[in-house]
Amino acid sequence: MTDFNAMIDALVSCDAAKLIDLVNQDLAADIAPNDILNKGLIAGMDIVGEKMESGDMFIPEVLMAAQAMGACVEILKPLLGEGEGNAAAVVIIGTVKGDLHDIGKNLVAMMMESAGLEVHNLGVDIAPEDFVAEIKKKNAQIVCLSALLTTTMPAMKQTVDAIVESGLRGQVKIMVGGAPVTQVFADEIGADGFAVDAGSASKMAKSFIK
Ligand code: B1M
Repeated sequence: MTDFNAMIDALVSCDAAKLIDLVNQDLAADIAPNDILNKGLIAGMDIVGEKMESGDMFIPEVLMAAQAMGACVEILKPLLGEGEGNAAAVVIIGTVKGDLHDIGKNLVAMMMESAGLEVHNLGVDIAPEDFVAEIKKKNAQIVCLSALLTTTMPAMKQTVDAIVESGLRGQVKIMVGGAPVTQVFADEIGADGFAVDAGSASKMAKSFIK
């Protein structure tokens, strides 16, 4: 059983070189990539979040930790996912307006890509009208909205409303996720699904494909 504490410490101390080294060491020791992600990187990021909240870490440090995690996610990328392929659906995914958090959204995009979906990752701070424009442009069947802030959750509803107003609601399944989002909230805003993490988001997207 690996001790993920060293990885968590490296992330919390923003030591990217050490973190990358530990990830590579664990991979060489045949530790499952999903365990490295969940028990090492995501667990570490949760502690970063606690320290941010208590004032023990500041934004520049949190950003450095996020960049270190992003570098490790790139290493894990080819090794994660379900790899089933052949699911013909176009997905657009983005973090809603006002919200700059992208690590979780990128993980969702990555899992969906590795499940064979055609994923267009729009990025962060995406306005409702831009989601609508991209649905039209890409002829998308699934739209995934991410929000990490309670203050940007209303932008999810605004995005759903904009899709309804555009007349495209019948064409797309709308999925929502992100730490503050719940199934109850998803139901309230008229989304088709809520996924708690990247793996379940990918499974749900595939379940929407006929
Ligand atoms: Co921010 N931040 N942040 N932050 N940040 C949180 C979210 C916070 C909880 C920290 C805290 O105080 N404890 C808090 C929000 C509090 C609240 O709203 N109740 C917070 C705050 C307050 C802020 C600022 C307002 C701080 C400030 O400026 N004073 C500011 C806002 C900026 C903005 O967005 N406008 C801010 C800024 C930042 C950074 C830029 C420094 C950085 C983001 C860098 C980046 O993303 N490139 C950052 C970070 C890193 C965090 C924490 C520490 C980590 C987030 C993360 O990446 N987690 C976070 C604390 C925390 O979450 N523990 C925090 C790892 C990631 C894998 O998990 O994103 O949850 P997550 O994704 C999961 C699931 O949620 C789900 O699947 C993912 C993988 O399993 N999922 C989906 C996500 N999206 C989905 C979409 C789907 C389905 C599933 O679609 C269908």
